[in-house]
Amino acid sequence: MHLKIRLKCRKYEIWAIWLFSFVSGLFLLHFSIALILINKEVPQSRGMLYPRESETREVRSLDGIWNFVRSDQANPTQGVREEWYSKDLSKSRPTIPMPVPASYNDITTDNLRDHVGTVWYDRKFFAPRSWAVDQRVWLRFGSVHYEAYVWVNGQKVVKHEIGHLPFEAEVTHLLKYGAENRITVMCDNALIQTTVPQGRITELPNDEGMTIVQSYTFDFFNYAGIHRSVHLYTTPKTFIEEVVVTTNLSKDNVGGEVVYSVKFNGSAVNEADNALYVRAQLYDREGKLVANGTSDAQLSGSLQVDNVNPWWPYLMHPEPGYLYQLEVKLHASNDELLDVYRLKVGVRTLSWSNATFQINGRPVYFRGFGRHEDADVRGKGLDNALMVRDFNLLKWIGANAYRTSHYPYSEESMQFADEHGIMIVDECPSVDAENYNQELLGKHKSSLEQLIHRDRNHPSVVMWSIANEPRTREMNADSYFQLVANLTRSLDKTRPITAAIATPWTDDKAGRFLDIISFNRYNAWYSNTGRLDMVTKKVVEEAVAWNKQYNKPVIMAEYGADTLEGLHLQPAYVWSEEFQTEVFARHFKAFDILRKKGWFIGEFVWNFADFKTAQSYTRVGGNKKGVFTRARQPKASAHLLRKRYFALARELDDSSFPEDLFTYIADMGKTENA
Ligand code: GCB
Repeated sequence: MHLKIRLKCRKYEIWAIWLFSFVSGLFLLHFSIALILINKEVPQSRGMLYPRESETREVRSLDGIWNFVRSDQANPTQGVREEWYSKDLSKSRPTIPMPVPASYNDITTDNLRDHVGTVWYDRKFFAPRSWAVDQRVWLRFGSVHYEAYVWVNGQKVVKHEIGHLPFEAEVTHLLKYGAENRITVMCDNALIQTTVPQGRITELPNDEGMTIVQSYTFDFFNYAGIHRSVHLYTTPKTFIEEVVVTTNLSKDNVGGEVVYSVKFNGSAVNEADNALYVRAQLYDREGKLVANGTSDAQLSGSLQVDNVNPWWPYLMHPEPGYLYQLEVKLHASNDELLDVYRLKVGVRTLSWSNATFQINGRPVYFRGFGRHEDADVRGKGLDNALMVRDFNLLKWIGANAYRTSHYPYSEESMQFADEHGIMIVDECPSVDAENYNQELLGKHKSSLEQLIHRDRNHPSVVMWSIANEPRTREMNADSYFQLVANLTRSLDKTRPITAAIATPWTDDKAGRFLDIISFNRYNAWYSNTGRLDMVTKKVVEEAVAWNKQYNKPVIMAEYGADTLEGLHLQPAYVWSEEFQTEVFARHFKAFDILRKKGWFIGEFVWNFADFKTAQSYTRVGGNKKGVFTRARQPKASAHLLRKRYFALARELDDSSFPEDLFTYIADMGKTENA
């Protein structure tokens, strides 16, 4: 059998052991790849509120050192067939210690880095006796890349495909209370033509015979493993399952409104009585109650806030990132308190036209970055130290936005962006999409559904990016992106849609389905390498062409140059710090010409920091287009960019310069009158 089909079958085979009939349905689907794309419903996510303690909920972290086994690459389903999940992994195979959360790739000194296929994790934990009474217990993963299968005490719990997104399952009936329990996870990193993102697996001869090789066209390392925190949390039997919040402002930004809608899970306390209700209370930063109310019978309602402090982006207001705390209390009709959940809320409005994007009625100009979740050793594993450092650097450099290129970032970083007033262009994991097919479409749509479900309440999220550099000249690209954009709009009408496009505007078939056009281009790098005299005019011409084509606001979502820190060459020469600085300056000139046209709304440098990629002769230890090194230290270009971003903030938002922005050079005649 052809390898790709075998792999496909393999993925199904694992699940087949659990659910044969369901799998056979999918199997048929695989062989009926049609050219005509059909709009099928996507599964709706449920629950998944970020785990938070309250008077009715407990949260336990399962982060730490887990036991780890890699499967034999040639025999990836062996562990499922031999039921490794039914006992401690160490009874089936020798285990090694593996940190969670972290990518497993760079932890060991052998070739685990390039492993293709399944790996296994397990660990033990205690479930306290107190959890046995009147509670439900949930097991939640922040993200496992790419496909995860989970067992508790040898019983199947949940399967999830697509990395970078949370998933959870109830484990109340599987736990042993007041005793030790075991959790087992199998994770598969294989990317094929129907995964999001896509990849290819081929079988190639090597010195020992044949070997499996994973390839992909996207430009970041396919890190894998349990990337974000694992939590156990409890809820009451009847609990708050969903909270959706939207906000409005009066024209003068003085009156605010918080509109909420709650879903519960469980049965009403008195059988005769289905009339649960919600008490909602809003507290300001100082903990003062500013609004409260009771929901209607559908558990929806709205709170009015006088003299509201709107949520503003960084440098657009002296007090950016203002958050209120919304306290949601679910009551039975006899007033018994059933559940309490609290979340942060920013009160702001978004609006857009064919020329501008506005927040709270004021036009926004984006000054930002494309980024990656990437670091030495931990790969894509959640790392609070790195996250806080990155936000310090974003603020130091005067950025007000970033795109979560090329996948959803951690929930913790989304909360941090809310607090610091950093605007997020929230991107789903579709990167370099091609060979459009029905199965890919289903997963792509599902990734957006899961992303919007997860991030819809964040004030920092101001735009959805439905793809990075899809091959939008391909035959099916228009119907494919129409369906993806329609789904996105149907799930959230409060935010505009974009995609970062690299196909030339002359051939693009997706832009007409977007609200904002973002384009990626590497003048003087991939085209006309080294020619600094061929940047400004080309950037202006291309942005103008995109705008003419679609009559929509335009953003340059990627530009930049690989730069080896410490390499200095004058006059500027590719890979040197001088070259990156000059490339930026030539772009700044183009952006200033474009800003005057009224529809150019933002500039995003590629990339915030250097990051790891697959091995290639164009990458020296990874992609070096960072303004910061992988260790998060500035290159020369960072100092230039900082001056530009603060100059823009002063010109457009009236903010002041940080004292250390300009280094003292000479008196310049200023002391005369001092
Ligand atoms: C792009 C991609 C990004 C790459 C970048 C580059 O267009 O969107 O993922 O890393 O170019 O440096 O080649």
